[in-house]
Amino acid sequence: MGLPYELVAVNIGAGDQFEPGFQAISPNGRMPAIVDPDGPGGRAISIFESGAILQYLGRKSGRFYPADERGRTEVDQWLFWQVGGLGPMAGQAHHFRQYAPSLIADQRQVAYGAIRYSDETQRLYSVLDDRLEGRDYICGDEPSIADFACWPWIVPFRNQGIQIEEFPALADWFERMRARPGVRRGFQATLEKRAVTSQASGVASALRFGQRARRRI
Ligand SMILES: N[C@@H](CCC(=O)N[C@@H](CS)C(=O)NCC(=O)O)C(=O)O
Repeated sequence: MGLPYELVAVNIGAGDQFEPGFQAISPNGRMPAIVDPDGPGGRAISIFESGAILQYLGRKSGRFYPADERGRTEVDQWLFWQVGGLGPMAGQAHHFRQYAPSLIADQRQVAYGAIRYSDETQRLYSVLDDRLEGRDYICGDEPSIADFACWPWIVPFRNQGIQIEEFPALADWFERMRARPGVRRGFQATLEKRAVTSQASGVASALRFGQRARRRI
């Protein structure tokens, strides 16, 4: 979008998401979240939830988010499809396929979740593949915030048990997106941060999984 930014790593393996400073801008304790020092009325604003962040930045920059109601509503539908469908379902597929087997002694308890979320993710891939048939991007000839929301969830397709060749229009779009300089820059920047902060330990698993309400008493 051409907006200046500073990327701040949140190490969820070390529990950064529970820090009061982070929770003040992201009360759900999840990333991403942003702070725009130059928000509406010239005052700072913080925003959590990726869909809300993308809509805000699209409105602010006037890029990748059509101004006309019909175009904007089309983008919103695919943005919400990602936030409520592809993201959570692929996320659960990752959990049951990659993490659960080492967390649970009885592997039969893993199987149902792995099958359910892998199947649903595979179904969602077919929905996106149908949508991309005859289109360069999800909402037409130009990329939108819906493409930027969906693409990162396709990157780990192998870990979701997906055979990408089954979805030719989606596979073409995946490469088209990957070739974009802005996508490359953004993805590389997060990889570099991740290399510095990642922590694959039992402590990290204990922090991330089995979370329940934390009440101040
Ligand atoms: N609906 C949220 C989902 C965000 C989310 O689940 N983020 C994960 C990382 S991908 C997280 O922060 N997890 C921290 C944790 O599990 O403690 C969004 O789209 O922003």
